[in-house]
Amino acid sequence: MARNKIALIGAGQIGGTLALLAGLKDLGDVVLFDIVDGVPQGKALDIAEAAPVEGFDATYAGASDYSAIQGADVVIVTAGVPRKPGMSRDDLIGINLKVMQAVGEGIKTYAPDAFVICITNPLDAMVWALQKFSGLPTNKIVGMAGVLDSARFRHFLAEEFKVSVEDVTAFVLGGHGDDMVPLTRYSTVAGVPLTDLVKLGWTTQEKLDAMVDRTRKGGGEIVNLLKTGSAFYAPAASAIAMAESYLRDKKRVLPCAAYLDGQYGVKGMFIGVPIVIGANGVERVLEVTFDAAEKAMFEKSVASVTSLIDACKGVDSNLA
Ligand code: A3D
Repeated sequence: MARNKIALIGAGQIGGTLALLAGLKDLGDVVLFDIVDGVPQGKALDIAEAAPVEGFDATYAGASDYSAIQGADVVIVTAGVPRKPGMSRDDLIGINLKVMQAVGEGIKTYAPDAFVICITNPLDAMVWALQKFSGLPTNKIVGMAGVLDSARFRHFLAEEFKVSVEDVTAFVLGGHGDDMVPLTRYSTVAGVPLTDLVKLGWTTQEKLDAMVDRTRKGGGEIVNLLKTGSAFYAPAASAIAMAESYLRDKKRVLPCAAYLDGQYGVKGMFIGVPIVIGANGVERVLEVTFDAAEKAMFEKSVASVTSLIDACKGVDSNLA
C-alpha cells in the first residue's frame, strides 16, 4: 500500500515541527514548501537524517515550486507572517490574504483532492479565503484553532486539579480571537463538569474564570515570552491530531473552524465548532445547546469573525 503524502505549505516554526511530528507518527511522506529557497530543503534533509535514529521510513523533500505538492492527501498551511508583540491577529490580514491566494491556486492546480488544514492567522478569515481561492468542497477544508485553545485550557485545568491531562476534556468554541468561547459546562474531569467541581470545592469560580481568561489570551502570553514569533509546538501537535483523524478515519470529535451552512444559526462562514473528522473530511457538525450567556459569547465571536471577513472583502474585491 502506498504511503500517504503530506504537503506542508510554509516551512517555518510550525511547518518544521509538523514535519517532524508527521514522521514520528508514521503519517506518510512529507513535502515541505516555502518561498524562501533552501529552508524547506534544509529542514527536509535535517529531519530525514533524524529518521534512522527515530526509526521511521518517511521520505522528506523540500521545494519552492507548487508542482511538488502534486497528489497530496493532506495539505497543512502555515504560510504567511506570524504575530509580533503588539500586533493583533487582524493586523496580519493584508499580508496573509495575498499568501492565501497563491496557496489556494497551488492547491487547486496540484492537490484538489486533499484534505486541507489552515493554520495561518487570522485563522477564521484565512480559512474562509483559502476555500474561496482553492475552490475546495467545504467538507475538505478546516481551520486549526479549537484543538489548540482546548489543549491550553486542558493544560491549565490539569495543573490546577493536579490530575492527568488525559482525564481533562475541554471545549473551546467560536473564533480564534480574544472572544473565543471556553465552555465550562462541557469541559470535564473524567466526565464530571467543571461547574460541579466548583461545587465540590476542587476549585473556585474565581480561579476558573482566571483560567478561562488565560486560555483566551494563551497565544498572546507565548508571543510576549518569545518576543519573536508565536507558539509552534502545540499548534503543530493540534494540526497533526486533525490530519491523523482524517488519514486513519478515526472520526475524532474535535473543535475546528468548520464551514457552517445554517448550523448554530451561521451561514457561509468558518467558525470553531465541534466536528467529526474522518475519511470523508468534515463528516458531521455537532450542534451543542447554549445557555443565554454562552449564546451571547458565541454571537460576539461570530460578529468578530464577520468583521474580519468584511475586512478581507475590502482588501480583495474578488472575494465580495
Ligand atoms: P513562521 O515561522 O514565520 O513560518 C511561516 C513561513 O511561511 C515562513 O517560513 C515563510 O517564509 C513562509 N511563507 C511566507 N509567505 C509564503 C508564501 N507565499 N508561500 C509559502 N510560504 C510562505 O511562522 P509560524 O510557523 O510560527 O506561524 C505560521 C502561521 O500560523 C502564522 O500566520 C501564525 O500567526 C499562525 N498561527 C496560528 C495559530 C492558531 O492557533 C490558528 C497558532 C500559532 C500560529
